[in-house]
Amino acid sequence: MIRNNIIAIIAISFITVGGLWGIGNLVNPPQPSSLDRREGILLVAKDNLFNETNPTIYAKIDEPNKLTIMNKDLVRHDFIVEELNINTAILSPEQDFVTAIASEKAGEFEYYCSLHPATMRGSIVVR
Ligand SMILES: [Cu+2]
Repeated sequence: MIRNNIIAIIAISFITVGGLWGIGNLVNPPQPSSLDRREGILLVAKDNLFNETNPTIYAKIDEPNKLTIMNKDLVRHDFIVEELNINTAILSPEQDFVTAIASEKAGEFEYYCSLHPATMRGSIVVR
């Protein structure tokens, strides 16, 4: 009688531990190992220029290309690409804005700052 009770207690213990292990896996599923952490394209507005030289930006066709606009200047800027429907709105100093270049057509598209269109303009090439 006592022996049967001990066997029952051991069996219940195994079931309990196994159950908790299973629940633990459900609550904390293994993390996916290959999170996409691509940095994308960074444009810093400073001294009324983008990245000092208003560089030509290259983006891939048919996929979102992450684009971050950062205002590290003492004045306000924005970033507009009319043909790609990108408009950050006005960014105050130290503000930034994350968007994407996404185009189904290849080509060259003009970007500019609407507050300083004479000095802050360049090209985005989608290919
Ligand atoms: Cu500007």
